[in-house]
Amino acid sequence: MKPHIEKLLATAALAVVVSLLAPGCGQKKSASANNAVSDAERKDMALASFVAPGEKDEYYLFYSGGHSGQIYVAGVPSLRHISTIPVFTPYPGTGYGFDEASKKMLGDYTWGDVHHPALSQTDSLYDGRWLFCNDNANNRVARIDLRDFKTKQILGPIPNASGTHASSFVTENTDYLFLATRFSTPLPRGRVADPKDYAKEFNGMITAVKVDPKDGEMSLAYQILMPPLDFDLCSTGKGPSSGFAFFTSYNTEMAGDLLEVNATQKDRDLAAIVNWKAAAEAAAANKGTVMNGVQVLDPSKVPGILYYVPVGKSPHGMDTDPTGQWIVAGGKLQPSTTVLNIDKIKAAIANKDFDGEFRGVPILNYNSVVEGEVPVGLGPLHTQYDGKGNAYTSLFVDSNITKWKLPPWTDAEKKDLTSVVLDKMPVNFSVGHLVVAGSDTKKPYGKWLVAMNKLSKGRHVSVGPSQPESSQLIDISGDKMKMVAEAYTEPEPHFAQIVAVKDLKPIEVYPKTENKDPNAVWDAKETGVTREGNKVTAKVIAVRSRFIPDRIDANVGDELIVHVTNIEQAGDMIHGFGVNDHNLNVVIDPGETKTFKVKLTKTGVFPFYCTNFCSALHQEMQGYLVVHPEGEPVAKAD
Ligand SMILES: [Cu+2]
Repeated sequence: MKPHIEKLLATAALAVVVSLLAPGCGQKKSASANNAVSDAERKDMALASFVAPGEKDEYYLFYSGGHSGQIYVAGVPSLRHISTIPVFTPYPGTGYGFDEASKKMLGDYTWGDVHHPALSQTDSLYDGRWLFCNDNANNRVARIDLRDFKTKQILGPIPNASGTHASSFVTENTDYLFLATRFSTPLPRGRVADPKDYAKEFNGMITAVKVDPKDGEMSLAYQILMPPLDFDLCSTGKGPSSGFAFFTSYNTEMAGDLLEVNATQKDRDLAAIVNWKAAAEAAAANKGTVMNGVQVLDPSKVPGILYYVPVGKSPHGMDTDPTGQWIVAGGKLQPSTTVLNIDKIKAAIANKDFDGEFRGVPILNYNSVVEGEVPVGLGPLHTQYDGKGNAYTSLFVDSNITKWKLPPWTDAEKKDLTSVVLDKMPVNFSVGHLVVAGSDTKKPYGKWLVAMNKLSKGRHVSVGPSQPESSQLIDISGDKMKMVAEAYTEPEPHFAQIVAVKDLKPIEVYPKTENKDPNAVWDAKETGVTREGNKVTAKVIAVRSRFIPDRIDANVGDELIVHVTNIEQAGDMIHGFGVNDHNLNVVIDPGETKTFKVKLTKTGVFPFYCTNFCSALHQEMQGYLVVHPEGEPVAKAD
């Protein structure tokens, strides 16, 4: 990494010098480190990204929040942060992780590492139902319901898998989503082996998770036992590549230590091509062995489910184009992307056009399946598509986005693939992922590209050493890319999805008729506090601007269970329930019932109050939890 950083610093310093030396001519000095922005350009940029007060964005941008464990929602083109969806980390802003249902989902974990959000698809188009995302740290995957933008399920920890980085990626009709491991361990997990014996004793895993088409409920389908390669990213097929999933990996060397050196020795690494339909059939026919309750297929014993293909050194992204014909791997340690042709892959499989094998699995002949290596620049990571035959690759080392033309190429172009490189746009700095609106569908919206840069060095007012990440909005509607806007986000976006606002239909209140919580109360007469042994149950209504009842009495040592129903049916009438000195805050949306439990360990009178501003008399919306000494008779609540 060090040489990268040094190069980056040098590039940044040079860019600053260049911008300082740029001619004045009445122009304001550049806000960008790369180029001066004239007043005319400044106006163009502002008009392109400006969303006036009262107007709305055209697209949602769902960012992964990396090790913050959350998903962030921003608008495009404004890049304004709109909302945070808590997924793997408690979030008092929405009371997530405080009520019983969300606490149960989180289990004992208080963080996750969200890398790749994936919108559900039907017929290779976003269907607006769910957003899935992975937790690389704790081997989990979550489902967010886009009807209410809430996390509804966390599946995992997935057995036999460590560091599910290459996830979540859905198949063309969301039958499955795939997770592949970045880390390998001795299996079954819990077994100890020496990392010196890494190649022999360690294994990775590809996991297929089944998604129920009715309600999105995820369950483990099957796994494929993999050699100890570090699987990085995945892309699923569509059209001609329907039924396949493609995974990049690094560490073909199978090094168990000092990966910086030992995992970068070979000129090419192996990408895995999974025929997931064949694998599903093999699993259904019990052709694997059961490990920790999951059917695990050994691809050396089940031919036809897995193939390898060599791609550019230390690849990162793996992206299928909107037609399903071209699959592009970004080899971050070589200056080109590798373009695979699915027709040639299928022919090579049919003709057994193999170049040896790796652990009993055929390696497809490189020259037979590769359409070309496009010289995009240094450090290609990810590729996205606009649906008009163009690809956009992020260059980590060069800190730019390269636009290039997808095949089919003319003979002249094939002879010199520099001719298919159409444009380059510098970004600031070290772009990792990028996203084009709708890129992974068969009909991208195009128009906008967001570059998710890894280092924001000096792009914003100083906020001390803990700096945000930088994201830049680029207009890709013309021949040349145009930089339009820049914004910042919490750590740390890895990937994102952009979907048109018109394609989602979120609700604004939970309809009363849909509230099936047996502890919901809608009438003041049904509220109250009851005791059963040491268990005290309160059924409470929250409504502008009071709690009914506004007094709860119990004794120290009791377990207090509170069910709060927000009986509002008006949008944005959200109430909170924060209990003084009890580390407790739930937030209840209109029409929702939430339950929290607390063991009462200290006597006293503890105010509770509405934490989410709700009306002019919000400040008056409060009550008391009276915790009496043990054995003292308890007053009856009003
Ligand atoms: Cu309130």
